[in-house]
Amino acid sequence: MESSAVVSNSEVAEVLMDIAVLLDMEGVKFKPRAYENAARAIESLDRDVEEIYVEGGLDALMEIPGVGESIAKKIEELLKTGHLKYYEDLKRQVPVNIESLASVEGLGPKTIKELYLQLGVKTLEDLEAAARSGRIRGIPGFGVKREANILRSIDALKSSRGRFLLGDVLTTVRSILHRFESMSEVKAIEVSGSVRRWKETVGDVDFLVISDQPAKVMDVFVSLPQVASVHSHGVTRSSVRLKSNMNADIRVIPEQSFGAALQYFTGSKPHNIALRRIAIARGWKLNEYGLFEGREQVAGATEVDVYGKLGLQWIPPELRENKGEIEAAQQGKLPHLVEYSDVKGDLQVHTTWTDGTNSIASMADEALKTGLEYIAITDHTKGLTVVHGLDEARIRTQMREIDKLNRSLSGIQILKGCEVNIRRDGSLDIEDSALADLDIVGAAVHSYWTLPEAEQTERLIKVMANDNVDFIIHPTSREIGKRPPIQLDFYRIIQAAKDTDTILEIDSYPNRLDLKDDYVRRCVEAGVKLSIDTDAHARWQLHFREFGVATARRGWATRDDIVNTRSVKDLLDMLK
Ligand code: DGT
Ligand code: CA
Ligand code: CA
Ligand code: ZN
Repeated sequence: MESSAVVSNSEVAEVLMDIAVLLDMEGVKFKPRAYENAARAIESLDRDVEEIYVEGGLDALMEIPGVGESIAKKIEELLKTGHLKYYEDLKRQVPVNIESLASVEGLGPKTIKELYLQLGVKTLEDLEAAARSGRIRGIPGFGVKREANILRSIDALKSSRGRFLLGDVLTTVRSILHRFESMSEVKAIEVSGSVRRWKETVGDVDFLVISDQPAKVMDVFVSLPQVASVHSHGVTRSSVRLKSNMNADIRVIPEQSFGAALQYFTGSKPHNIALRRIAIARGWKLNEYGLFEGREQVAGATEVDVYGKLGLQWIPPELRENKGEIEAAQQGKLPHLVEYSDVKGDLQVHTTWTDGTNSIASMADEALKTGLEYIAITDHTKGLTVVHGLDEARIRTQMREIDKLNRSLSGIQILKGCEVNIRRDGSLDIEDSALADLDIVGAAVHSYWTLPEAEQTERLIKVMANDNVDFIIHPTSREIGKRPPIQLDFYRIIQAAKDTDTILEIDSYPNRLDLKDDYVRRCVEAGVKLSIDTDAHARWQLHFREFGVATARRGWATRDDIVNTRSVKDLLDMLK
């Protein structure tokens, strides 16, 4: 962390969480839970903790639930200096790399401590070596299965290393775009690369600019407040590392080449290679400066010109992966992709009735502001004891409250729902008679993630066969870079969804995006109905919808494929 750095809520939460783990390893009682609770509270704030502190000082920090004086002072030190001496000292006392080990799914403080005491595991590398050589299974309480799961989690972690969740970087990208848009020297700025294609994770971010004062643009770029260090500072190109650790490049492009550059740097690489082949077949040359016949530029100022001259419809960036989009564009058969404004409802919303931070009315209010006509309240059910899931009686109490709210609200309708918990055997933890009285029921896996494929597939098929279950929430239950997807025979899941008229969800939460793009595409091709929901546990998370819409678009989904583009009446008519 830089000194006088802007410290984000998630950075503060991460430090507090690490302290909890370190204290746990030292065998300290009670204190670890206090740090853990404070970390959770800060993570789910809908304001910047920095802003709270600047406005109200230490007292305001102490008003955050779970933050007492001692923790508030530590947050203050972090915000003011970017460092926390207490944390640094603790890290020196415990010789184990908590940050990296705790990022492995299934490794809690107790496990990390046990692995250190038994096998001397201090780092991720130690952990992997121990697991690969079969030494973990021998520790009492571990076993072969647990060892295999640790290895699977390490693999998931490794495949995401060096990449960033789009949801974590988009705010920074947008603030950089806004900075340049306000400069009179900048005629145009666009972000290209994987960010423009809305990939779920991105390696770096690539900006393109039109300006007749490139030197000025470069100076502003390398001294942006988001920049941690400068790799290169050139005349028309610069490259930096942002404070988030991600690299960012910027290029100033001549106006007559801007479309060609945007096309080239948006990629993907396989898409570009296929496109260049078409140019070559016509005796032309395609590069980041334009489409050329001999030395004459035949297109380049806009992307529409470049694609058009090659005999193609303009292709939405989300489709540019060379997975059939070029052939479709040649035949004029690109799908009309679902758009953000098509979505009228959100079918997965959480509230203070369980682990959400805002009330039903507050979530409805924010949903209305984002342009929605209806939301379904889908709090967790009793099997999820850690969040005090609802039982049948509380579901009925909540239903009465929603009826009451609906009588007083205008502009938005609240549907009665729940996120019912799926047991190991595919049965549900709420009575069918209660589920039958709800407007909409989503079912979700929250446990037994590592069942073998055949058993896991049967488990979900049994759920879909239940007449009260309208949709499956985050169907593969993955967490990007953390928990691998549950193992499913997706062909059979698709068949069952069709046979039972069950909707599969696209969960918009940036670290879930579940179903993911490839599975969305298979559902679209098979005619399985999908929903785009936010899984919001706080007001601000209702804005995650754009990530779900992007995932749907990357899966070639049109408005008709997405059930919550319908009016509430049409939606209710089509549910089971
Ligand atoms: P990332 O950053 O790993 O998430 O993915 P991209 O797609 O943003 O890749 P990046 O930043 O390495 O390059 C941006 C675009 O530039 C890429 O999508 C396509 C284009 N590009 C880069 N290298 C090549 C290349 O060797 N050949 C071709 N045809 N295009 C390239
Ligand atoms: Ca990139
Ligand atoms: Ca790049
Ligand atoms: Zn959930």
